[in-house]
Amino acid sequence: MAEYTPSQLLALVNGNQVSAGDERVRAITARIVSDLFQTIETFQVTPNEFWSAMKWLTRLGQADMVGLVTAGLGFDRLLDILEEEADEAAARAQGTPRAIEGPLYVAGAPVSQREVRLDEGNEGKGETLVMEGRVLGLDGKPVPHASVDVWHCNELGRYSHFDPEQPAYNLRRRIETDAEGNYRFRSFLPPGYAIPPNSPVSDLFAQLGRHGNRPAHIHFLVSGSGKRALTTQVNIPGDTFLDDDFAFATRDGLVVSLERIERSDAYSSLGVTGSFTHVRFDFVLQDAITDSEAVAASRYDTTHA
Ligand code: MBD
Ligand code: FE
Repeated sequence: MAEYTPSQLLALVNGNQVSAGDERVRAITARIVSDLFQTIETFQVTPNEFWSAMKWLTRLGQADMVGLVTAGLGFDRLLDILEEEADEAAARAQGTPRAIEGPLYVAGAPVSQREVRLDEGNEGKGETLVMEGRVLGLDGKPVPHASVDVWHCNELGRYSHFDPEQPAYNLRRRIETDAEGNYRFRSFLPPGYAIPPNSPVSDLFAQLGRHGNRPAHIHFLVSGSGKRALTTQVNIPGDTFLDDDFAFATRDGLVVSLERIERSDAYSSLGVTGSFTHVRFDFVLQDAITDSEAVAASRYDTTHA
């Protein structure tokens, strides 16, 4: 009566119900459980192996590093690829390409009008960078008073909030563009990122024989009235990991050009005196076709039903 073969057990797990539940959650759970049963049988996974994997999952959650594993195993990029396929099918795959948010965004960064020193409190670190441009619609018209939420890692490759050594919102700011869609900021050229050593994530990647490096990049969440919010990143050229990103997030069209400027008076409001690296980059936003598309939402604060 309660003696089961694996397939009888699977049928019970996926079929026993006292209420209707949610059809979609049921179907997806059934598939995942079925695939895992099969994996365990095919590879003759031992109890020790299974329970050490569960301990690893527990540690992963406790370390708040789930998002690093999803990125490293390609899920974040997969979701972007699929969204873009949907865009193509709907003839709306245009504008600046999206790139993954990653797990290190923090909402609520301080807001400035038109320009900001993103590197406030980090003076003297790294090569001075001035990045500027406009937020535009597909028609080439500026998006007035758009929001450019920008974040990058510190000179050690670590992100504030996740790194207890840094002040709140270090290297995180929001810029409201002027009426012509202009934004600009001063910072420094960030280094690449590496997954933390001695962590559940580095343990997995060591066993997979994979590295955990990302090339140097700067994150953006750009939004404006009537436009589809865009989550993207730009890459700094010349990085050895540009074509070998552990998160598979780099894209054509998002590698910026660096211009060396020896002297300019145009950036005195940002305190720029000597030579610096200059980047010009315009963000081109699609039109939003629903109100929710226009909301600058992080993947973490999307409330689900
Ligand atoms: C990062 O800095 C990042 O941007 C992503 C996507 C994953 C891990 C670290
Ligand atoms: Fe990052």
